[in-house]
Amino acid sequence: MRSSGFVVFIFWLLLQGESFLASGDREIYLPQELSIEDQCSEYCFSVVKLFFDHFIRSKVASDANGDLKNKIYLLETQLKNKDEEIKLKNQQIADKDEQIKREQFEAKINSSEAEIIKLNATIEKNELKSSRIIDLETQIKEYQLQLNNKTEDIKAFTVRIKLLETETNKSRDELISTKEEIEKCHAKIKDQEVEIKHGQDQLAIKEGLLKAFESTVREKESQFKNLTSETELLRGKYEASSCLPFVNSTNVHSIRLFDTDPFIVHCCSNVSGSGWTLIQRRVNANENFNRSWTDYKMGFGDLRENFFLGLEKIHRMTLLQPHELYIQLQDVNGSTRYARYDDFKIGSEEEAYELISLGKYSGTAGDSLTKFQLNMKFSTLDRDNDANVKRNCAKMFGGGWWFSACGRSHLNGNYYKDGTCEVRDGIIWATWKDYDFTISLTFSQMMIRPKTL
Ligand SMILES: [Ca+2]
Repeated sequence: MRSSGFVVFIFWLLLQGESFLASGDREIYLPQELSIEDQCSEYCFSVVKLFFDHFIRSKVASDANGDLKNKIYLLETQLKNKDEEIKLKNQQIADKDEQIKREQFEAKINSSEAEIIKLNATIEKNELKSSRIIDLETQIKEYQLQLNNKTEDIKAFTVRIKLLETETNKSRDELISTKEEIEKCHAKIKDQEVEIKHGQDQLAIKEGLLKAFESTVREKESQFKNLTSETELLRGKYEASSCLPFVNSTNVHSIRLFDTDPFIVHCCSNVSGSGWTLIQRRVNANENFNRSWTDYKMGFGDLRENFFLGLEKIHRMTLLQPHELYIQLQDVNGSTRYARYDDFKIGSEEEAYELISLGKYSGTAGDSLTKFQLNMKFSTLDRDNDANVKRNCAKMFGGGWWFSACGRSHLNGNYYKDGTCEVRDGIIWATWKDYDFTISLTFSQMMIRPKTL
């Protein structure tokens, strides 16, 4: 550094000296194409030249050194960059390692968890097996208990079997004895069979005689029937078969149908003309109308008060000729109404006294028969012929009637003096009372009359 400073100082002196020469009185001309050596040959000493040489060499060396330094600096910079890259790569490698380790660790954890789940499943299975084993042991104990009981039973049965064997042996002896007696009986039976055969032969002869006798009897019966029919025909001409002959009478009379004994009827001629035969009447609660099939078939009650004439008589009366039906009704307030039908007929007992025909309706009470009671069979508490598939209407409401399921009328229901009943169980004629089935009538009479026109 000191020599460099010195060189600079010398160079400065030279420059000052050049300026000094130029600024003096004498103008020195220095041609531009002269080299330093030429210039120096004029005013420099050989020593100074040495310094110049040294300075030039130093400068060259210094320039070379500067280049080197620049190269070194570039290399150092590159080296630093490479170091940075290496550090970055190392960091990345370290991160990757870390990641790989973490993934391996997670894989191990997952694997361990799977193992734990498997172990837990195995443990649960073993626990179930243990539970099952305990159950089985309990069952085995129960079976052993049952086995012991059965063994006891078997012992008891063995004793019982021995007793039965003893009894069987005794029975066998008795059986042998009985068999011997049976054989004796067989022998007796054979003897009796011979006797029976003889009796049968005799019987056959007697049966032949009997058949001949029966044939004679039938012949006589036929003759008797013919005579009876002729007698009936003759009697019919002179005996009343309805109330028609009792003109204007309202009283009881005897009538007789073609094939019946005479019987008493109540004739009515003060309601709607002459000659009606009463077949039903309700005036008070003195008679029980909740009766059996047989009672309704044969009839019951008092002809002068409450009664039902009987289905069999009504059937026979309406069988041979057309009849009118007249129904007279009265409520608790004293109001009266009527319903009239021009072709009334009921079937036989085999037909359950079905209401076969009513004909045309007329009247003031409304028609409470045609729509629901026509073509219905008669039902009583002990004979359910109605159209109600679940119940017996007669049993529900009392009395007998041509119930459907169960219909709009029922004149044989219970008698309620105050005119009010439980729904449907009184004397009902719904069309008159606007279908109020709690109104029970306090009077009714049904009467029939042969049609004369
Ligand atoms: Ca029924």
